[in-house]
Amino acid sequence: MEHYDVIVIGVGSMGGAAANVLAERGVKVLGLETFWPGHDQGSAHGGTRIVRQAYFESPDYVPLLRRAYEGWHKLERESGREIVNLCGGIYIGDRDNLVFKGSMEAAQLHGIEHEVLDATEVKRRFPTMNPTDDAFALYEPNAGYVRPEETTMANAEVAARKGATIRFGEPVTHWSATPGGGVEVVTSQGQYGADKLIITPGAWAPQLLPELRFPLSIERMVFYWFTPEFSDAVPYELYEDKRHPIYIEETHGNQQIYGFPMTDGREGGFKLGFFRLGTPTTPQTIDRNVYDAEVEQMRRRALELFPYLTGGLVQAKTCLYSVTPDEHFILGPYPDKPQVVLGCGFSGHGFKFVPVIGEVLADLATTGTTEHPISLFDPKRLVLSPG
Ligand code: PYC
Repeated sequence: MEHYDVIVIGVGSMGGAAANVLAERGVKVLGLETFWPGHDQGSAHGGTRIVRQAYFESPDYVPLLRRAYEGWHKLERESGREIVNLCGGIYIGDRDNLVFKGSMEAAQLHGIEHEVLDATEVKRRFPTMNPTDDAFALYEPNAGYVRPEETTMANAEVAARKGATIRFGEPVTHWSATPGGGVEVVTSQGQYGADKLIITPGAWAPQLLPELRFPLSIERMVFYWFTPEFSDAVPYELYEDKRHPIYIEETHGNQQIYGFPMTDGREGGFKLGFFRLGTPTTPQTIDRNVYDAEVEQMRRRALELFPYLTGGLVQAKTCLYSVTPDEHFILGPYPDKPQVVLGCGFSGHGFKFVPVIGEVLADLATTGTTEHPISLFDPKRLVLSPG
C-alpha cells in the first residue's frame, strides 16, 4: 500500500490550498478528488467570489483575511494565472444593521481603509445604484473578487509542481483511523495509508463524516447574470470592474443580496444572488434547473438597488452551500481522532479565505496546532451528543 505523510480528501478550493502548502513544506502529500480541476459540481464555480476585509460577520475574521490576501497574491504569482481583482467593495445597509454597522466596526478596529457614504454619495459615485434615501454604505477600496475555477486549478498545478501527487477522478469510498495512529483511505482505484488525513469534503460532509452528525444544512443556491439596460447616463463602462465595486446590500429587512461588476465583457452579464434563501438538498439530488419564478424573485429584489437591470437573463447557475447553525466554519481536529483534520461548513462565505485555510489545515496536520486564530471554528461546538 502506498504510504504518505498526509492525504487530503477533496482537492477543491480548501483541500487544493492545503496540498499546495504541504508540498511547499516538503511533506509527502496525496490529494484525492472525485471530480476534475475547476469543476462545477460543488461550491467553487461561477466565475467570481468576493474578497473583502471589513468583515461584518465578526472582526475576529480580519487577521485571517489579511493573511489570505498575501496568499492570493502569492498564488497568482506562482501560477501565472489571473486570479485577483481588487475593484473595491461597497456594503449598503440601514445605519443599525450588521452589513453597515458590522463592516464599520471591523474596519475601525483593524484600521482597514474605508469611506462612509450616504445614499446621495453612493448614487453620485456609482450611478448604477439607487439605494434608499436613509441607507448608509461603507466603501472598502481593497475589496474585490477572485476567480474560483482559476484558484482550484492554480492550487492543484502549483502543488503538483512542488511535488504533491494529485489524483482527479478518484472518489474516496471509505476512510478510517488506524489503531497505530495513522489512517487508511480506500478509493475507487486503490488503497493508501498516511500518518495524517485532511478532510475537506464541501457539501459531501454528511457522507464522509457520518459519525459526527454535524447539524449542517446543505443548500441549493443560485447565481444569476442579468443584462443591464445601458444608456448615455449609465453606460456599460459604469458596470465594468474598472468602475464598479462588488457589493452587499441589506436594507429595510430585505433579504441580503450580493454581487459583482461586469467581469467578462458586455455580453457576460451582471452577476448577483441572494446570500440566504437556499433550499435544502444533497450533492446527489440537487435540481440544477433554474425556474422562471426564481428569476423573477431575484430580478424584483435586484431592481430595488439597480433600477436599470431590466435586460434579459444571460444565465443562471446552481451551487452548493454547506451552512452551519452559527454560519462560522468548521476547522480543526476531528473530535477524538487527532490524526484527522477537518475543514468544512464554510457557510457560503469561505472562499475568500482559501489560502489561509490551506495554511491552517497544513499546520494542524503537521504540528497539531496553528498560530492563526481559529477558536471560532472549533468542530466540537457542533458535535451532537449520541442518541
Ligand atoms: O463571501 O463575501 C462573501 C459573500 C457575501 C455574500 C455572499 N458571499
